Amino acid sequence: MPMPRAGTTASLAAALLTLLVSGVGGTSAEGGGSFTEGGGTFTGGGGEPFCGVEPAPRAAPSPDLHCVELLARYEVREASGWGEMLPVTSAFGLDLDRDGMLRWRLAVRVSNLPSPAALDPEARAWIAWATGPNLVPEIRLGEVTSGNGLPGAAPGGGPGLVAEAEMTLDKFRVLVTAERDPDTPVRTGPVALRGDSPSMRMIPHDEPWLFLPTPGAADHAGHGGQAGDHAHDAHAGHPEHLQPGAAPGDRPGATPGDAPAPLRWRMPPMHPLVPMPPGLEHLVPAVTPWLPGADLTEAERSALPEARPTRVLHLEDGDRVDLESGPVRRTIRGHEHVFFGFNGQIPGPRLVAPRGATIQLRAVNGLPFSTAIHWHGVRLDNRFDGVPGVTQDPILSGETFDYTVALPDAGNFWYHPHIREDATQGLGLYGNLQVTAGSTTAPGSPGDGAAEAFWILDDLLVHDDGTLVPFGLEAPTHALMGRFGNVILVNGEERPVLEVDRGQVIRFHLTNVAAARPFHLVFGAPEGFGAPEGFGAPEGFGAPEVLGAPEGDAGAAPPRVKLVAGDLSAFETEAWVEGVVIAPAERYAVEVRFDDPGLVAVENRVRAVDGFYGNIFPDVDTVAFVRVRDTPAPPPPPGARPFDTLHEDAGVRAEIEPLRSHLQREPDHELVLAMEVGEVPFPLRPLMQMDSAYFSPVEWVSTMPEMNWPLTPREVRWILRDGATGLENGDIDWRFREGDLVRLRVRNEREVLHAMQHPIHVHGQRFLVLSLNGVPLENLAWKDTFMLPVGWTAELLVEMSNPGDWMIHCHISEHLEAGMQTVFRVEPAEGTWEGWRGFEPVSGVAGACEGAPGGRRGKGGAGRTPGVPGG
Ligand SMILES: [Cu+2]
Repeated sequence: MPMPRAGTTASLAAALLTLLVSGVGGTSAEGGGSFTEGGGTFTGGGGEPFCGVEPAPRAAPSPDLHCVELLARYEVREASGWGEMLPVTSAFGLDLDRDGMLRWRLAVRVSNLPSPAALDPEARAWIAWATGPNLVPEIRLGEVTSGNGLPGAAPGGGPGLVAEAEMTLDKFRVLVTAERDPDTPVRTGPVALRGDSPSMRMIPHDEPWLFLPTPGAADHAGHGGQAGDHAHDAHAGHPEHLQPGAAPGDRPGATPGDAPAPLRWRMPPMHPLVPMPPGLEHLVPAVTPWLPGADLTEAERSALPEARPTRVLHLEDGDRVDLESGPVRRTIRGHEHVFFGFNGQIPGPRLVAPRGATIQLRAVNGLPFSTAIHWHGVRLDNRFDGVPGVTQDPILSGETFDYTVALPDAGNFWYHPHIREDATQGLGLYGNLQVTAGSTTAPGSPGDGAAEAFWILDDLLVHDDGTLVPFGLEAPTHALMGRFGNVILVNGEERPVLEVDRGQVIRFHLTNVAAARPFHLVFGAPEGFGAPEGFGAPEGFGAPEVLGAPEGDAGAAPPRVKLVAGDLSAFETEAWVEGVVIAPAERYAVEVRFDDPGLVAVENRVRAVDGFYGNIFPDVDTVAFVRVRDTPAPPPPPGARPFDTLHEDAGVRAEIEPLRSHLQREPDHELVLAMEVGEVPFPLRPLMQMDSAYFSPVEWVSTMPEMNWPLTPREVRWILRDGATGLENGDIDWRFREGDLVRLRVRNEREVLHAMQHPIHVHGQRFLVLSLNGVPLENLAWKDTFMLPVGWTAELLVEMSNPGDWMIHCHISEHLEAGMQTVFRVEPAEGTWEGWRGFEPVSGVAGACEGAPGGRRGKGGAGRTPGVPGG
């Protein structure tokens, strides 16, 4: 059934009851159908309308989340209208202000308005406003005028009158008033039309309890229970399946007396500013808690090597190195953990090689379970893409695999295991692969006279006592939103301090390896460092102590930040940016010049949703510091590009510009991002139903871990759906030929039980994001990963340049494990692709992992991989 439009067509109470009673459909089962219409453009007031249009244009964002229905007062009851919300776009896709608020272009279209004298004899103009829920602040959108004059509508009776402006408000009202002074900067006249933003529909979680009987114990049957009760024997068929807490090797010196207590589930820390609805505290995931080394004695643990910082390995064509993954010790917040490292390092070694080189990388598996290494973003030979079940067998514990990695593109790439990323990548298995080129704007290049900093962003989920929240053994926890951590790490460290000289330009090569968290990095808080007064959550929430800035430094003025390059190329033009939006698996290169001595805080500034009270609030975490010394940096070398000018990359522009014409034609395929929720313990479903009245475009912060963490891929299935055939995930059968330019429309379905943003990654190829929500993007770079907010639509152009069987998937680790993946085939320019062991991309195999709704990795039983946590 369709999602009720709470707040627009029903009173809040009625909507609430509807939501509670009706079981709003988590599944939009209609799979097939056609999608026609080429590249509609919805550029605000000047473009086509998409609100109040049936059927809604498929290139436009979800009307339910982007349309404000305007209701008329009695005296002007013939009038009607819409506020149309189009996100302002940027080089990152969405555009945020410095505080992480999304910028909207709000267009107000009104029909059948009489003369403003209908409300006030002296009024001369209709003025449109956006204002907060309490009528502050007040943003003048402009005079509502039309080309064919007041009163009336456009020819044909369609929406005729338009006022529009950019704005940033989390929740807002749209008002149209009759004003005596057409230029009035403040609203004084009577209101003729009014409407509320979709975000105003959020229903506080404490309200439904007024309507519900006390939940009975029967509701908990079959799921709850105490941790440790989940004696799953599903992995019995996998002889080397990791036992909880197992570590490699035998256990010399262990005696029965010093065996640690078994792991038990405990609820992860709540966000300190968001209360928990009652009735959720007893829920635990229906999988076994697992942490590496949890059953080791002190002596065994101390025998593990301590994690070392990253080393740089300079490689030339034909060079060969070993990359050995294995357990290491790692201390965070005074608490020692067992993590994993490559060659004992976290992050793993930074591999540096020139473009055009081919390097040999021997993966040595020193882990107690299987692995494989994926070279993210590299357009390499398909056989070495590192996807078990698609391009290779998993590398068993103690075994090796030789990767031949050819490097056709400059860039800052990264490598990670492609098995149970939630746990393996989440515990330290990641590293950068820097491919340099002559061009100083290329993504992997150091730039003119700039010093380089490689920052790998991650987050870690820890309990209040500093211990790690365990992972699920058989399957991931946190399958709803993905595992958001509460400790932010840069290169595995909490709040590192980078020392620079005054006037120094630093080129930051940023990589986001977090399982789920998108960052919005801002260099230098305008107020100085630290969280400003009244601004957001206590830092590092859940931490035993609040960590502040290093002492003895004054705050420096915020530096300017220049966006240079994306995943696989420079941008057509460099751009000044207020912050860097970087989703999981994305990379960006930015240059920052530190002119002012002192301390610069690098903060993650985002908006958080408080589901309990239905609010949106700012959330700030300090990620790192840059200490600017009062010693001048050496001048840039002669001939270096000046920092103050924005460089245009003629080569990139020449390559990309002709490809924009693909917006004029029909999409070749449509990919719908969706999800389904199976049986979940009470009261998760009614809570999700309430939340489904509104979804924020991006969940930047986990504010409801109590709903997220108990869910596994057994209860939640994330979906890639072929819009034309309705086939889902592994059943999608897309075949292309080398050289094809495939226009792919991606729609992030709003009409599901819990929608959220997805960072979509295409293996082995590169693509452009031509437009978002029907608005062409002006400044492009080649990408391998991009994030699509809720209810948005993107038009991609994927260049099929590399034959083989390649995955396309969501890079939220838990969504990938919950099914959100498929494999497409690119035939070589001549002949046919043989495939790995005759692998066929079509798969009917679902539930390869004992009841998990989403099967994994193609067909033929190669789906699950033995020996993994979850294998
Ligand atoms: Cu996802």
